Amino acid sequence: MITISAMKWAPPFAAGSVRDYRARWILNEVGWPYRVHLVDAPELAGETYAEQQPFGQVPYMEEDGRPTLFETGAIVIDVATRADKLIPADDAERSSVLCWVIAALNSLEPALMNVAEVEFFIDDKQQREARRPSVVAFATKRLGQLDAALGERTWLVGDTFTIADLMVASVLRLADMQKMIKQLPRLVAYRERCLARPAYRQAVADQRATIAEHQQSDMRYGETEQ
Ligand SMILES: N[C@@H](CCC(=O)N[C@@H](CS)C(=O)NCC(=O)O)C(=O)O
Repeated sequence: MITISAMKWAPPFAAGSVRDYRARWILNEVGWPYRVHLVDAPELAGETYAEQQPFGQVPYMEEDGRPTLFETGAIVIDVATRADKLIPADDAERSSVLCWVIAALNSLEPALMNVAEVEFFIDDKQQREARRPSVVAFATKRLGQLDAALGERTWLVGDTFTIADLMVASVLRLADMQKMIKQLPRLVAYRERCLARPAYRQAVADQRATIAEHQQSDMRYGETEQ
């Protein structure tokens, strides 16, 4: 049985967006059942957890007889490949899909995370205002490039939904949060198409349900590992 790690609790703005939803999404897509191991802050910061996820983050994916996997990109590629779903059989298309999974995480997500950092995590107004124009300009450029690459196609590679779309759409959730793609209607429609998938909706609903069962105190922030 597969186990993924997930946060016991997250603040309301993050409920449904903690990255374990990506692992849940691909597992739902391929129809593999999984258990969830809920972690609090001391466990995340502890040495035992680091043996599974060296950066003290969620999710990891654990399975009997296999190495524990971390990094959502790796988890998504691994599950799709082994299930032989959402990844094309055609060699050339498969390579293109891998390009887009990496591009989502390496070329798009950092640009959009920089905007999220300015909007949500920099408290000082002056610092925020000083940093905003350059990070917004760079993220806008990247989104325009993605829009141009997608063009009029329904999916990024081939004629079906693949993990390229799963990962790019998951990153576009950050752009949506910033209302940055509203000027790019093709990209808005593409994101909607991807996020309409039942496997995605179930993943987010399941994460929200778990978080709703817990409270901030369950995370035991500020406590050290015993
Ligand atoms: N690159 C990692 C990022 C995972 C990540 O950022 N996880 C966040 C939750 S969305 C986390 O665990 N944050 C806690 C921390 O960094 O201390 C992946 O894609 O798996």
